[in-house]
Amino acid sequence: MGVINVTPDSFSDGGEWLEPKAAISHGLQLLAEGADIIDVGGESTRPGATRPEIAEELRRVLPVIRELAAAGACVSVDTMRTVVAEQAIAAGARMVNDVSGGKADPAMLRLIAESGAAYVCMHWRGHSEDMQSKAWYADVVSDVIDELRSQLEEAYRTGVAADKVIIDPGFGFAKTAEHNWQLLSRLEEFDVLDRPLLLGVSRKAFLGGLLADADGSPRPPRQRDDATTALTALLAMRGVWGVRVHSVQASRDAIAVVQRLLNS
Ligand code: PMM
Repeated sequence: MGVINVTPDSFSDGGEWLEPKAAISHGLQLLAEGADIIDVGGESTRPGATRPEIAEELRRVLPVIRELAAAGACVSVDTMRTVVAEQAIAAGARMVNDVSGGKADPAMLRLIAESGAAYVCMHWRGHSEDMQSKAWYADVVSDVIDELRSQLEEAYRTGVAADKVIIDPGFGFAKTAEHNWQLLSRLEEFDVLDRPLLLGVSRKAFLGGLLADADGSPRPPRQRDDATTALTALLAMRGVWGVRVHSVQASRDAIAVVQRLLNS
């Protein structure tokens, strides 16, 4: 899954794809590099971010979704808002990537159930402005699994078909770097939820911390792609369903290496 953030303030690519034309040509480039899905988002979820108006979110994502869907792409919309998801589906999106997993907008699950769109259900504890104050767990892996299980049960109760759902542990969302590493090291425990796994680790702060300078300054986001690619290879070895990345070609190459290795 290739990412396009049509936002002024995303930590990894904020401001780069704010103009629809630039976002569309970037999406076409990600497709050419081998992305299976293009994830288009108009709200930054970086820790501390403030939310855009609904009209502004729509203005950012709709033209990009329309063009990329018309070009034949499988488009996912990264939104927590039902109205945005609804209009995105009307514009051609086939998947809704709701980082709140149905918790931010009470009408979202009904829309997913009725539209039949594919649904990414991510573990989430609250909006970005104060999510890091909620990064407390007895055991991060079992707590995230339990909370995701109740998010899934709510989705199924509302009529969302299980075979349309993909789960995501939500790296960096109410999680410290240590939490993220624990989740990565015990991913197989998510098998109990019996859904495909999508992971969004690309360029995230825990990689910046890992690769910090001798003086402790984190590695800047755009220089975290090699570490992201290393994780893609490891995750592909473990057979995850998908990775959500900014640099598609590098992850594609990593997956090709793993596939070749597994076939020999
Ligand atoms: N991370 C971000 C945004 N959307 N969606 C899913 N499903 N999983 C994620 O981990 C995720 C997401 C934040 O990263 P970005 O600013 O680079 O898009």
